[in-house]
Amino acid sequence: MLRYWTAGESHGKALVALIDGFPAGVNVSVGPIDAELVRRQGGYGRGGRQRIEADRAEFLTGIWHGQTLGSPIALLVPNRDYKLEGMEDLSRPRPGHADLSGAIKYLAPIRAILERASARETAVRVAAGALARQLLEPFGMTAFAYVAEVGPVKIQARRGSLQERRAARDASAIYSLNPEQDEEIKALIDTCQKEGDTLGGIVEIVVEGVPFGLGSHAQWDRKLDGLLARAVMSVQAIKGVEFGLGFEAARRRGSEVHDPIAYDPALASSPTLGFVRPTNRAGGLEGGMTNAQPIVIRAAMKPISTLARPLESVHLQTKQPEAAAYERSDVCAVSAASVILENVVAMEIARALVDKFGGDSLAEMQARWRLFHEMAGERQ
Ligand code: EPS
Repeated sequence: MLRYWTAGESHGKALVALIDGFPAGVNVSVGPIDAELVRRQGGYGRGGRQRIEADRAEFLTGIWHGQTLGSPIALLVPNRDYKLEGMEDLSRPRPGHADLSGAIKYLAPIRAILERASARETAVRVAAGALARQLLEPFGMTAFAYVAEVGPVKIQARRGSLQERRAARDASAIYSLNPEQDEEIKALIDTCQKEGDTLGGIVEIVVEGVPFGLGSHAQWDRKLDGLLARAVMSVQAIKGVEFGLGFEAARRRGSEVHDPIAYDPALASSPTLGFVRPTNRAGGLEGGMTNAQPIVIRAAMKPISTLARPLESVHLQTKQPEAAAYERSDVCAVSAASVILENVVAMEIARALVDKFGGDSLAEMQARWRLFHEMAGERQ
């Protein structure tokens, strides 16, 4: 079983990920992890913190001569802005943050809560996910996310090969599929910043090269859509998730929702085993299992909760009304969320891949992958 946890505070010494159950014999390197960390720090609308940090990952354990050992992998991302010991507490909880519920639940200062609740933690989740992608790669599986909407604006999504979509996204300051709309979105973010406000948006995540049978219909806690929803919803500021048509499916008739099944022998040796679907409105998941079509997930991110023009709050000691505290923050972090979600989803797919094809090493997993596709292709 592939599992992982993170540790670390926003202004503590470092963030750490501990990844357990990662198969042995996978060629891994820190370069692609750092590339994702750099991307996560970018995107238009970020705050001053990103000018301080220069996130890089370091393997502390679990790797030998560039290959995984099968033992636990510890990943470290140091914080440049380490200053926790000298930081003051907050007296007025910020609406939308963990401040109020956390301080009451843990009978603790707000600082003790916000430091861990902070989205800074996603840096090391991205690092873990970028490592998981190095396991997906030998199986030809890719995860790709882009910003589909910012606030009220829908961004036109260019179609094309994964390479073309990646090139468009990487040319966009918003990480959308239409760099030509960047100026419009930047202006929207600038106006919002001037007004002391923040913006959310919608991210689409697509996983391609997926085989049949990741996840299972057999038990509720093995259904892959449930597991993916949990992973996506666990990312800071995510308030909604949908697969394929998602909420739109509820408004249509069955004949306009489900994806017909056809067979094309020319594709029999691909992961689809030749089962072709003219549409993918299910978003690659039926019965809690992958159906060899791309997995398509959309996530809704709320606007950042720290507002330069704060909402009403209450002073925790005096209980008197007072504006919420303000700490340096981002105006729009939807671009960063797209990087986080791409990598968090990749980790969840890697977990499902290890569940299905098991094995202690990459070689064993690949042998099982081949055997499964052989047996499934022969089944009558
Ligand atoms: C965050 C508050 C800000 C963001 C932070 C998330 O941090 P600071 O208080 O240091 O300015 O910059 O995001 C990151 C540090 C990051 O690396 O993404 C929050 O309260 O969630």
